[in-house]
Order: sequence, then C-alpha cells, then structure tokens
Amino acid sequence: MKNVPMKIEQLGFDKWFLDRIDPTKLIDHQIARITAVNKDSYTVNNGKGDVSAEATGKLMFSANSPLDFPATGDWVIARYYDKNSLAIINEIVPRKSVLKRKTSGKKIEFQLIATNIDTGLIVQSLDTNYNLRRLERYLVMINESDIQPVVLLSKSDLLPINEIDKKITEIHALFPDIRVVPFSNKDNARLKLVKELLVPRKTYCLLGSSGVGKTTLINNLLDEVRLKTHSVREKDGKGRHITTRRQLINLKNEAMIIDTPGMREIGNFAVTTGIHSTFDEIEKLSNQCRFSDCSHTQEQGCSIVAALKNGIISQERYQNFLKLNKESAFYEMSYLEKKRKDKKFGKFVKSVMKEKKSKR
Ligand SMILES: Nc1nc2c(ncn2[C@@H]2O[C@H](COP(=O)(O)OP(=O)(O)OP(=O)(O)O)[C@@H](O)[C@H]2O)c(=O)[nH]1
Ligand SMILES: [Mg+2]
Ligand SMILES: [Zn+2]
Repeated sequence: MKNVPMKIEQLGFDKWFLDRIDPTKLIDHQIARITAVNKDSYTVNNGKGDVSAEATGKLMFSANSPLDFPATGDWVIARYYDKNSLAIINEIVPRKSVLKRKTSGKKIEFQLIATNIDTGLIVQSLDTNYNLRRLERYLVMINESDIQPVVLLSKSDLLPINEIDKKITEIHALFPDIRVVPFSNKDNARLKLVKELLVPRKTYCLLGSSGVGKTTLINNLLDEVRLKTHSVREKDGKGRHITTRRQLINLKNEAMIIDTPGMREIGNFAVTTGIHSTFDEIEKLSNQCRFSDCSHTQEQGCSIVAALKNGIISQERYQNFLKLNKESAFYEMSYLEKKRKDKKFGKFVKSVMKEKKSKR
C-alpha cells in the first residue's frame, strides 16, 4: 500500500474509541489500526502508512479465546521502534463491532473475521454460487455482530435481467428489508452503484465464496490492479482461494474495505452443520468407537474402520469423511495454538527486550 500520510480519523478513528483509551498510555505509545493479519505478523497504520508489527508476549499469552487476539480492523495501542519502521502492539482498543463465525465442532468457539466493521457486504455471484441457504448463514453471522448487511450479486453479466430480478424478489421474500445490489465487474455503470454505497470513513467487509469476484471488485474500486485475482475453474465455477489474508484497503473516497479469503474458510462454515447430515451413518458409527477421540484411521476398536472392512461404507465415502473432518479440525485449532508454535515471534520479542535493556 502507498504510504500517504493521513489523519487516523480518515482511517475511521473517532471519539467513541478515544473515550476508551487511557491518555497516559499515549505518552510513549501511538494509536494505530490493524490493516492486515499475516501469517506471523500484523500490519498496522498510525496514519503515516503501513508498517509490520508484532504483539507483546503479554497480549498473546493472556488471551483466553481467539477473540482476544488482534484482528484486521482493530484499533491498537502500539509502540513504534527503529525510526517507526516496526511496531509492537500492546493492547487492543475496545471494539465497536466484531465479525466472527462459529467454528465447527462441539465446543462453541469463535473465529474472528474482522472488527470495527460498519457494513458487511455479502457477495454471491449470479452463476452457480447464488444460494439462499448460504446467504442466510452469512446474514446470521452478520446480524449476531450488530453490523449492517448489504447483498451484492456479482457477475450480473452472466444472467439475463429478468432472471436477476427473480432472484432479488426471492431474497426480499425472505429478508424484506435488505439492500440487494446486482453488479458486474465488467460493467462500469453498475460498478458506480457499488461505489456510491461506500461512505467515507466507514469500514466495509467483503464476505463470500472463493471466486465470486471480491478482489476484482476492490481492484475496480481502486481503479488499479493492486491485488491478485484468478479465474475460476471452468468445470464447476469454483474459485481457487487466491486471497489468503484479511486486508484493509483505503479507497479514494476515504471509505475502507476489507478483503477476505473466500470459500475454504467460509466454506467450512457453510458445511459444518452439513457434515453431520451428509455423513449421518458414519457419524452414528463413530459413537461405537472404543476411544472417544478416535481418529478413525488405525485405532483398535474403531467401528468405522470395521464397517469399511465389511463393505458397509465405501472407500470413497470414507476418504471424503476423513478429509472433511481434517479440514474442520484444522480450522478449529485456535489462533493461540498456532501462535504458540511460532518460534519466530518469541525470538523477536527477545531481541526487542534486549534492545530496551541496552538503552537503559
Ligand atoms: N463474468 C464475470 N467474471 C468476474 C466478475 N467479477 C470477477 N470475475 C472473475 O471471477 C474470477 C475470480 O475473481 P476474484 O476477484 O479473484 O474472486 P475472489 O472472490 O476474490 O476469490 P478468493 O480470493 O479466492 O476468495 C476472476 O477470473 C474474475 O475475472 C464479473 O462481474 N463477471
Ligand atoms: Mg480474493
Ligand atoms: Zn473410530
């Protein structure tokens, strides 16, 4: 991102946040917004541009749930080092809104998607992706978070107008008050309607399956190809998970928009409730396994492996079941677990501590 100096108010900061900050902290710390969560670091902007950041060990290890970690959109109190080229995040400023989803599994756990969002933009493309049940799930997620939802129907170039109108009527029959905007990334007049939705200093978050055109939309709103996109697979119109991180982008009119990775994560969310119904008979068998944490692969007394051997379930179905289970287990692994494994972070904290000591 280009580092054009701006006021933090232009990044969405306001009195609501200021009232929740202890002013004495600002003597040697700065207010910054998290503009990206990367694999092993954060990106923050204090108004003077994006720099790389890490969280203090205290913040990381005092976290009780994934919701206690910094997320894209968060306002944080950070200390800047090395001529403001890197920052250490000390604490998270209370959040106005939290966009989260339930992870799969028996325990009720949440995964953070983004915070301090004003409007969630649910994107479904007007080809095979359009699906009312999926839309409903996204709406539940957004409504739980007290965020305004808007539905964007992308790829309107792929469907005749009367068909599009039918779908909008269908949506309104279920959700009468929701704003629905069909658009195409290939049609400037329609793109203008999306542009006009976006109010300066407000933060928007794009949500939707992989390949529906979220990143292409951002590139169009920026009038430049800044972010990577990729064509969908010919045979089923599915995306290829091109966006891998949640990133906050400043638009020219001072609105902010967060790009999120599609499908693989949200897809998981869409199928979790489906795992049980789709693999009903296998799920039932698993109750009879000897061990309650059976992985159904090589354990003694595994009733699923037994059923496989007896030909009660097919090899193909078994493999699909394992694959889906593995995917949801991965997403269930908390952010904390992932972070704890991150040795690089520990080393970084040590080096900063050393630097602090030598300055005394
Ligand atoms: N026909 C048509 N194709 C589009 C439109 N918008 C995007 N595409 C194409 O759809 C493909 C996927 O677009 P992306 O913007 O990468 O999709 P995404 O939602 O960001 O996908 P992930 O990053 O994987 O979540 C690209 O080949 C785009 O050119 C549109 O309005 N009409
Ligand atoms: Mg993308
Ligand atoms: Zn088993």
